[in-house]
Amino acid sequence: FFVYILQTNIYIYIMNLFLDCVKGLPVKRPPIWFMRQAGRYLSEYRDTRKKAGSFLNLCYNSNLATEVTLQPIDKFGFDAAILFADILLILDALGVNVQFVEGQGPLLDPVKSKKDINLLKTTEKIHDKLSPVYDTVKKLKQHLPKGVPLIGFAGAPWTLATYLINGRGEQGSLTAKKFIIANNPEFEEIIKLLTEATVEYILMQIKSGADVIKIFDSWAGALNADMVRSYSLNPIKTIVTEVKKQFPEIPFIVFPRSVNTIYSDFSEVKEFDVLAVDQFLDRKWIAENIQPKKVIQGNLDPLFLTQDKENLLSELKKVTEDFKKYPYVFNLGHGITPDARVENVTLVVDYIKELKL
Ligand code: 1CP
Repeated sequence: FFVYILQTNIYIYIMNLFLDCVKGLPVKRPPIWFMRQAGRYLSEYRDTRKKAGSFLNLCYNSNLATEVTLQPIDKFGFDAAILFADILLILDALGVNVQFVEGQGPLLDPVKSKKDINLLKTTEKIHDKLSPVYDTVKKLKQHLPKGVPLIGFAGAPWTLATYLINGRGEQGSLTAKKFIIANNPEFEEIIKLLTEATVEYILMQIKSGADVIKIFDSWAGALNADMVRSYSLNPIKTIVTEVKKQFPEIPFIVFPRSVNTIYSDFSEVKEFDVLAVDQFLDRKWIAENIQPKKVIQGNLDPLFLTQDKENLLSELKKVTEDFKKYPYVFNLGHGITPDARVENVTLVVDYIKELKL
């Protein structure tokens, strides 16, 4: 009977490949989705974005945000959808002026003095601005195909702080890192405030219907090891613990990008369900040190999606071979790039769907 249900569609009604996998249950093959699976590499996305007028309009228009979230699901058949939004929306909701400048990326009014911090909105006020995001979650729950769970997400306090303190993305996050070293009490205050606001934000996404939550700490790798523990791991642990007090069954995927061997410390945290791993970490080390303790997600280098089919296939074989001893979620080591080839995405999805664990 068990074999029968695995081979039929009944499978998706009584079990769910992605949800089972993130909860650490055995699965017949790795589930697959891609970071930034809705994005500029898709002509459908570019068309909808044009209709929206700007990136922020797209994020705050729940009908259009629903549409772009569904595009990669319909086109490729990914096993999970990720809410279309951006990690910086919460800063906008806190009253920081956030803009996305064509060709430049995000631009914000920096917040670093006591006076700037005092001007921010209180945590309860963020929902005014973020309500369209919750509407997107609700609409997605109505429109997603059966069996495709929805991932909600938030930026980790450290990554958000790098944008807040510097006013834009910065190689090495040096401005924010100097702020830590100078021992500014404002830094601790910023992290505390972002931690509290993020708990509120995630709780509302879950109440609106998100099945799984992912926390992106994209710039964690800029921190030295002891700083990673204090300002990446600890605030994320606080957030997950607080949310799980109300929703113990919601799984969390944590992505402390490029933290090297400190992934070991993350793998010790019982509140984290899945660790997303970047493309720089040695897969043999992951298989030996992380996989026995945590379900992992990653780490195909997104660059291979821009290259020939043969090179992509040989890398794909390596990733799936190296990780095969334990259940894992197939994904990229970082977001898909605008120059990824659509036919390569199809190839990867089809390849993974044929795999057996
Ligand atoms: O012009 C456009 O259309 C903007 C491109 C774009 C897109 C498609 C941006 C601008 N954000 C997004 C969507 C987005 N961002 C999602 C949607 C869901 C999906 O995965 O399909 C998610 C989860 C994010 C998260 C995000 N935004 C992160 C964390 C993940 C990562 O890539 O490291 C970060 C750091 C951001 C900030 C951001 N948003 C956009 C830009 C250009 C940037 C700056 C990146 C930088 O500073 O280098």
